[in-house]
Amino acid sequence: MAEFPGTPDYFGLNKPIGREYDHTDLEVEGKIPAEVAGTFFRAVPDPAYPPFIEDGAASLSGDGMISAIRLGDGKAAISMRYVQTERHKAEDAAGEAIFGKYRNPYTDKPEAKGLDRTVANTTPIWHAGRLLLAKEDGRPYRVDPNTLETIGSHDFGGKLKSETVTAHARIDPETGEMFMFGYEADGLASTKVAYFIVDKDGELTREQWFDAPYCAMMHDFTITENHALFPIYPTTSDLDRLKAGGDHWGHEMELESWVGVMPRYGDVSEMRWFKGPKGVSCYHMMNAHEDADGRILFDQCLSNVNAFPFVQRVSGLNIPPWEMGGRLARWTLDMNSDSNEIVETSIGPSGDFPVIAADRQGRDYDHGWILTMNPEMLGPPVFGGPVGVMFNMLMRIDLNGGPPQAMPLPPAHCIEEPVHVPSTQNGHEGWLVAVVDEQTGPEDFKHQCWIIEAGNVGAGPVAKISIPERLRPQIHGWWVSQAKLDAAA
Ligand code: V55
Ligand code: FE
Repeated sequence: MAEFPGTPDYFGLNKPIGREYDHTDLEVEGKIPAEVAGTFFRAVPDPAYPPFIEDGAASLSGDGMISAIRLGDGKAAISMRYVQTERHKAEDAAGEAIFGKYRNPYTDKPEAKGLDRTVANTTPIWHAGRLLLAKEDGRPYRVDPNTLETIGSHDFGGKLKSETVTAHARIDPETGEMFMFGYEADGLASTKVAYFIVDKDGELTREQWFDAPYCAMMHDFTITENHALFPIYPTTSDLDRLKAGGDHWGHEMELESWVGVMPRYGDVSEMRWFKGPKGVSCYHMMNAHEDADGRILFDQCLSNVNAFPFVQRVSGLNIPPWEMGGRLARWTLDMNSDSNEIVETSIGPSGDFPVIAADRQGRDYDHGWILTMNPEMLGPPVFGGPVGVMFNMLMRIDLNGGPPQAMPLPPAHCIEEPVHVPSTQNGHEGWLVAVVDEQTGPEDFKHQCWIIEAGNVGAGPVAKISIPERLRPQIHGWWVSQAKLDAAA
């Protein structure tokens, strides 16, 4: 096997692993709660072949692997497989990388021409009994939830027109519909955005296209009971830069942010654009809902600049994570006023990977969870992931002004995005399940899966499951209950 470069994208926690495996009867410290029965699916980028071209954004281009941590009857098991994308199969056949830089086909080797470039590495999405592995630069791949075998690229039975699909779907808790979008829907650096709805049975029922104010990295979006919200932050693309072999994304500090709002079952011609601050960036929104006065409250993990060092560099910026500034921000959009102004309040600390209970999606809610950095941490953070630094504290945020709860991790530990497992007990907030990494040497790590009581994160984990393999950092995860897996089988 050829050597990977010794750069941060391939070193330490980010070292490529590339092993497919199954392990059962994992060692459990503590007790797995009986109602935590199901599978924690995780999307993990893991490049199979060393790059042939220098690429700052390489951390986003790793081949998607699907990891399944299966829990039930007090036992735990783990499996790992590559998603057999057209790209991964073509590189396996070539025995080397043939795709060049992140989202730039002009840098590919000739053999890659015309092949699907997506790596399906960002989010496992469960809907209508199907498991989809999504990445925003292409269409998702469908994977068998039991065997983890890849079924193929998923275009909703030939109905989808968009060439791209977000990795962030929003599923309405009452109708079971999945709301989705795709940006750069008809090609590189395009302003075309597709907005589409998939009904509870997995049928694509409606797809409409609109133009964004500029071509931006639209990573996530939100719904409320009555509206769809499309936030735009000034991380922008440029076709000439791509043709010259450059990077897909830069960040423009002088450009305004926008939120497009339309009735979620309405026509894209009804889109109303609210103007936000210049230069800001956000990858993930926690939730959005309407208040009694018809205002939309839109809650997001906002930062003062794009957090990816490789995106900043393209635009001559170099602001380290600890100087970036950010907050859990609530933007209020007044639908009753003619003004397109946004009012911002801060409702929590800077962080990312917001999690809410699935039954509060688009609805009024009183708490959520985020990952953040412990301000009192002893020792340096763990380096890894696409931003370069991993989070080391889990917080429960009370949105009614109550005190936050925190689970700070010991030194040399970090935590990846948790999934929420609802409880059947009345008044119980359920459980959070997350992978925790511990650095034990310059290139040595131990990995565990922790189960935490969601309403009492300060108490720490109730169970710690040891993973007998090296893990590369995941991007997003999804919890699927055993009942749903059984019903789909
Ligand atoms: C993100 C991740 C991606 C990507 C674009 O976390 C944005 C943000 C893992 O791939 O392609
Ligand atoms: Fe994301």
